[in-house]
Amino acid sequence: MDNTFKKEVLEGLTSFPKYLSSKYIYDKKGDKLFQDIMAMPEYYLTNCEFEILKTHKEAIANAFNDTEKGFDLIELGAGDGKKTKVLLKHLQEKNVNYTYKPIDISQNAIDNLVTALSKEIPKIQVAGEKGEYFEVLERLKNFKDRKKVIMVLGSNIGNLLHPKAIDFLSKLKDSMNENDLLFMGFDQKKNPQTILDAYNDLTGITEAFNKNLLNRINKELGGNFNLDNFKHWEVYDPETGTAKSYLVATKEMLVTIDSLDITISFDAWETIHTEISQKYNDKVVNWLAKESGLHIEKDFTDSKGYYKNYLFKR
Ligand code: AVI
Repeated sequence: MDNTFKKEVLEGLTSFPKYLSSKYIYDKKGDKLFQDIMAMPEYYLTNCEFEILKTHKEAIANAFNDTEKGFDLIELGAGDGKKTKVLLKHLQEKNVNYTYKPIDISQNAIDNLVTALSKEIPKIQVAGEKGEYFEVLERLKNFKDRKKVIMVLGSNIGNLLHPKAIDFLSKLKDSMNENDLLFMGFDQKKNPQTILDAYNDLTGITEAFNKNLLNRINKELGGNFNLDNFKHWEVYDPETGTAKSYLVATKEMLVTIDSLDITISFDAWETIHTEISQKYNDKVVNWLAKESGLHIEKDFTDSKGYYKNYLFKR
């Protein structure tokens, strides 16, 4: 049993107001639901980033490949590599000297990706690294003879509050040498309705994704949450650019969690805050970069200006 999960569930559900961390949504079922979210028409983020990589692949590849020695392209959280493949294929066609290094905590995920890539792009040089992001980056930091390009797609940084995002960027900066690059996706502020629709689909996929937190507590910690007694609720504040997800109790109830030896009481309409999905603009990204010891070199956007990928240097 993962003790951090236990500890954080206890902390979050005994606080006022109640909260749970979205990082615990992702077990096998949560991963699958996130794949389904990425395929929904309302969840524009995936298509926008895909469009950016497709449209600007030449310029992105040129920015990566400005040294004779070639570079290592290190991707944190590669998933099935669907978006990355556009770039990898282009680099291959241009005979660029690079090695693709996807990093994941799961050896299985890496093996699957490496096998798929070797079939689709036969001459690709790929070397997956198993481990926690920062443990692997620490290891790679010592390879000073080759340029590193660190890539984080999917606006994953948006799930962190600004101080945590600065921590994350600062750690990435610490693992970079002078000529290394960081290539990262940031979902942008836009019509608030478009954002709400992306996190509140009528088919209920996002609701099931959010409720997977309760599902995991039931399965792994012996909880007895009745998922039907909770409603997925999304709010977006256009001033701060923060989208927030909640699970709202639709009636007064008691929930027991055996392995924590507790009973939690819910008032009717009481909330559990589960996730933030931050939206950005250039000013905020500039500020985050500055606070982390980085600066923006270039940025690339889609035709609607919904999403941006920034290239940072230290
Ligand atoms: C993984 N992360 C960037 C997604 C997001 O957009 O915040 C997770 C997600 N939550 C609801 N839909 C998608």
